[in-house]
Amino acid sequence: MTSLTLERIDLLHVSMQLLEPFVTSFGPQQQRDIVLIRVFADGVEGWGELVAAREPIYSEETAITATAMLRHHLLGKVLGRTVDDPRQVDRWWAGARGNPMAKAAVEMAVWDAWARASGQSLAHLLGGSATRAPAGVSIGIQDDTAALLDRITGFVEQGYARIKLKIAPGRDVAMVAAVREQFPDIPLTVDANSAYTLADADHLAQLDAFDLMMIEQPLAHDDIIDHATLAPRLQTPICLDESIRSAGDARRAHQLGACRIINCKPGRLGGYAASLALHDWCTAAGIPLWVGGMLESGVGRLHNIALASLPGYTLPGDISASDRYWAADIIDPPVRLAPDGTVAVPAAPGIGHAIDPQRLQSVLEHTETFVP
Ligand code: NPQ
Ligand code: MG
Repeated sequence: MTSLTLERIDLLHVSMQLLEPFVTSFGPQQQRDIVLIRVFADGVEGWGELVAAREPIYSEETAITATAMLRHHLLGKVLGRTVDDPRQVDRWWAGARGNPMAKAAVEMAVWDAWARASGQSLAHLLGGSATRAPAGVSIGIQDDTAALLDRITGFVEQGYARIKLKIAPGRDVAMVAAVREQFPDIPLTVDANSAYTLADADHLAQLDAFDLMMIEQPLAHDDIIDHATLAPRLQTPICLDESIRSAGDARRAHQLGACRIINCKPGRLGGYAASLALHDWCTAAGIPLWVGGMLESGVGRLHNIALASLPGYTLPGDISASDRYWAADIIDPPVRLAPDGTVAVPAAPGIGHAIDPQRLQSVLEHTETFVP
C-alpha cells in the first residue's frame, strides 16, 4: 500500500461511567467524557481516542478544549490530505503548538487506518514484536487501609503483574507500610501525581523502606529540575509521567538525573511519532519504559497495548483489562487479563478488535462529521 486519502473524520462524543470512582490527588473521577476519532480513508476506517479528562486536572487539556482545537485548528490541517507514511501526520501539525492529546487522537486513528489498509497489526506497524504484554493495575485512593488491602487482594488474585498505589500527603508512608506487610513480595509502585514539594524530601525518603519499583511524579507536573534535586535524596527510583512531554524532555531529565524510569502515554506526547522518538531515545540511553494509562475505553486501551509490544517497554504498564474500569467495554472482545498477568497483543489488522456497535450506540451522545 502506498497512500491513503483522509476523506472524512468523525468525532464521536461518548460518556461512560467508571465501575467505581477513581480517586487520585486530583480528586475523584466517576464519569469519562471520551471523544473517539473515526477516520475514513480509501474504504478503511481508523480509530483513535482523545484521552483528556473532563477537567484540566492531569494536564491543561480537557475534552472540551481539545475538541475545540480539533474543530478550529487541527482537523483542517489533515482533512483531504494523502498520507504516504503515517509518520507524516505529526509534521502536518507544524505551526500548531501544544494540545498533544488532541493531536494524538487523530494521528493514532490514521496509524490504525494505515495498519488496517496494509493488513498488519498496529503493533507490527509500530515496530513491536511481543505477543503478550505484562499488565499492571493502578488503584485509586481508598477510604481506609482495610479497603485498600481488600482491593489489592482482588487484583493480585486476578494475576496483575504489578500493583500501583496512588499516594498523597496523609495517605502515604503508613499506608504503604501496611500494604508491604501484608504483601511482602508483590511488585509495587506508587504514583503521587504531583502532590508533594521538595520540602517533603525527608518524608518521601521513608518510602525507601518498602522496596518500591519506583515513585511516579512526586513533584510539580511541569518540573524537571526539582526532581533532579530530590532524586539523590531517595533510594527509590523516580519515574516521570506528567513532566515528560517529548523525547527532548527525556534527554534533559536524564542529563540532570531527574528520573531513572519514564512512562509513555501517547496522548501526553502528542501521538506515535513523538512516542517512537521517546522510545528510541530511552532505549539507546538505557532508560526503562512502560506504557501509562488514562482510564481509556477499549479503543485507547488497544492502542496502548500495541505500543507496549515495542522492545523498550520492559516494565509492566497501566494496561489493565477492560473489566478494571468498565462494566461493558465498547470493543468486542474486551481486553482480558490472563492468569500469568499479561494481556494479548492483537495480531489482527489495526488495533485488532472490533468496535461493538450496540455498546457504542448506548454510550454515544452525538457525532460530528468533518469533510474537506
Ligand atoms: C497516571 N492514570 O498515571 C494517570 C492519572 C489519571 C491509571 O493512574 C480522568 C482521566 C481521570 C485521566 C485520573 C492512572 C484521571 C486520568 C488520573 C488520569 O498518573
Ligand atoms: Mg502517573
